[in-house]
Amino acid sequence: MNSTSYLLGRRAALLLAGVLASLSACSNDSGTATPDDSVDPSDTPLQVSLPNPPLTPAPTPADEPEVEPGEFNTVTGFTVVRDTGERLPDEITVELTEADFLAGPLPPVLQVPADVDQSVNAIPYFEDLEDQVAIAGQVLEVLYRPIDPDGGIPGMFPKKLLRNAEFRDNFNGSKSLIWLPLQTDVGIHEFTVTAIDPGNALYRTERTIRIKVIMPEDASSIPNVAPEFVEFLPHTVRVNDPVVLELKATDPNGAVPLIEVPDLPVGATLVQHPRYEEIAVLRFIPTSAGTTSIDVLARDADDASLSSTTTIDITVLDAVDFVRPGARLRALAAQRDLPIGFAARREFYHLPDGALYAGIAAEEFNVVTSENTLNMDVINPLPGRYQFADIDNLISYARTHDMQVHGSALIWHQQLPEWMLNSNPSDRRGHMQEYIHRVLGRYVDDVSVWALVNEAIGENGGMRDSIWFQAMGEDYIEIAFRQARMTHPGATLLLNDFDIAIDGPKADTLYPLLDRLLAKDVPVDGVGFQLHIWSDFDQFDEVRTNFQKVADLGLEIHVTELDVSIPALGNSSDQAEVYRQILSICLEQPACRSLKSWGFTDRYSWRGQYAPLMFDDSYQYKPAYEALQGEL
Ligand code: 9MR
Repeated sequence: MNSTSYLLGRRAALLLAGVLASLSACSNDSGTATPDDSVDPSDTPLQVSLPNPPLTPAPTPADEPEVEPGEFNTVTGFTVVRDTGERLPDEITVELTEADFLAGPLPPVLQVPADVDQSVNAIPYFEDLEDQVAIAGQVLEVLYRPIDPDGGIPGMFPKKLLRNAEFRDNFNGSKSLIWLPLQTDVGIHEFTVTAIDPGNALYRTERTIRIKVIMPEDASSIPNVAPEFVEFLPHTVRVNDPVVLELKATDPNGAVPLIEVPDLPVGATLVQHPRYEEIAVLRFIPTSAGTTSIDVLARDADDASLSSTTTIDITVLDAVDFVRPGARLRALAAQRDLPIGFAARREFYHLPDGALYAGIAAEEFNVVTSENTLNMDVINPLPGRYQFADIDNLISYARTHDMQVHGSALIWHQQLPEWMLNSNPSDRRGHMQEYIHRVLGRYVDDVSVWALVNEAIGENGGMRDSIWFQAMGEDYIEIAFRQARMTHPGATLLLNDFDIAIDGPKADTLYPLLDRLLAKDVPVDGVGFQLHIWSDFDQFDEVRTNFQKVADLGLEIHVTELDVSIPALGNSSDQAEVYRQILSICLEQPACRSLKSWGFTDRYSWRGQYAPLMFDDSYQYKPAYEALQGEL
């Protein structure tokens, strides 16, 4: 990455001595290792050095993203890059194998509530259910008739339907799975149905069958069906902003549909997506306000007469419709010396309304963090395979708009790639260190604050039983921080968690943990408080006190993931008041060094149904926005 210094600032000066001291100790992937598995008494700092030789290949120039042509994104002002190399499936899961199928049927799973006396009430079960072999192009029918030995008719429900399958009610106590598998279904599938006791809905038997789909001898016997579109949502955009629509259709027969837009908007381009052959990208710039409906057609590659159509509705508003009164949040916050930010959605520049998203956010915030980009399943989906494009783009965006970048959720128990979940626990320390070293190391000049260890504390207090904890015990936290400090001496390193701003088992676990870490001089610089809360939140005194406790330890406070969901009977003025109070607590606390919301528009919030942010689905400001302005 480019070497810019604007992000380092305050800590850089403080830590210059530390930088110099640790430079010699800072090994790299090819550096020499010192033995690190000697037994440490619990109060002695752990010696941390990278595995040598490396456990997995480090990034090479072949992992570098390439420039993405402008037809694919909505961005202006910087060059977007994209990952190269063979495209990976959306979800990398372990596929069932022939050996799994041959191993025979899975045993039923019984759910017996504590209050059930099995000698009086027997559990419902399925009779005559077997694993199946189905042939692509031929209808499979499997009868489900659960039996209750005590009489009565058990209910039942399927866990997840197979693509285009039906679980049909026969209205005689039985149901039938009816499925026409096609070419793309060839392989081994599981189908689970749960039978429910007529007298006790929690008393259940769950049966999973496996279905192996094979090709028929004559492939031409398989019916050819029309391609299917992936659902399109209506969008609101701003006049004169570029709009990109990723038009995706799939063909269950496995062919690649041809996507057409019969009435192309003026000046539009329609090009094949470079990595996803079933996606075509439509880009155009609406030049007047109004509502546009774009018809899209997907034609079957083998039979041009077979096609599906769909319509995408776009509302174009004038720029004036997005104007906010008063001064921008970042300008107001700068006067109070508080960096204010938001978490950017992954690949926001590929959203239809990405230009509006990027534009409003850059006007309002001077910090950007990554909502899902730095998670290990994105960055390092396979050993030796790296996808840096999205975080590189986020950094370019930030640089263009003079924003800081904060890194989010580096070492976490979620969003882990399969290979890491399945890794040998004795290698996990090395994998973790390599990951930290490679990611922090790449962004030393670009990312100033890291939520390094995320959600280390369990829901009910105590340490969370993550794959990291299982492999290293609590030491993983120390190792992660020491590695991060060695790789990026100038970074502000945070322990990040939810439900620690309020009193309760998580806060009770946090302070002793911080004491243990600080007693060993573990380089923790601060605590990240997520703050995913609700509009009826009223524990502000607890937040104030917990912030003070962290400040008393000499640590920084960062509000890292603020959002305020509105429950069924809540309203947006209560929400505004919660935003205002949290901001006020941060402003009055000298150790509170940044405040970031988890997104900024309800449209792209992970809790969108609870409208938790300060802009609505159509980018209109809400009372929460005015409350933040007022408080600043
Ligand atoms: O906002 C994130 C959402 O898009 C993901 O689906 C989800 C699960 O991986 O993670 C969300 O973000 C989490 C964050 O990384 C850590 N704190 C809690 C957030 C919500 O789970």
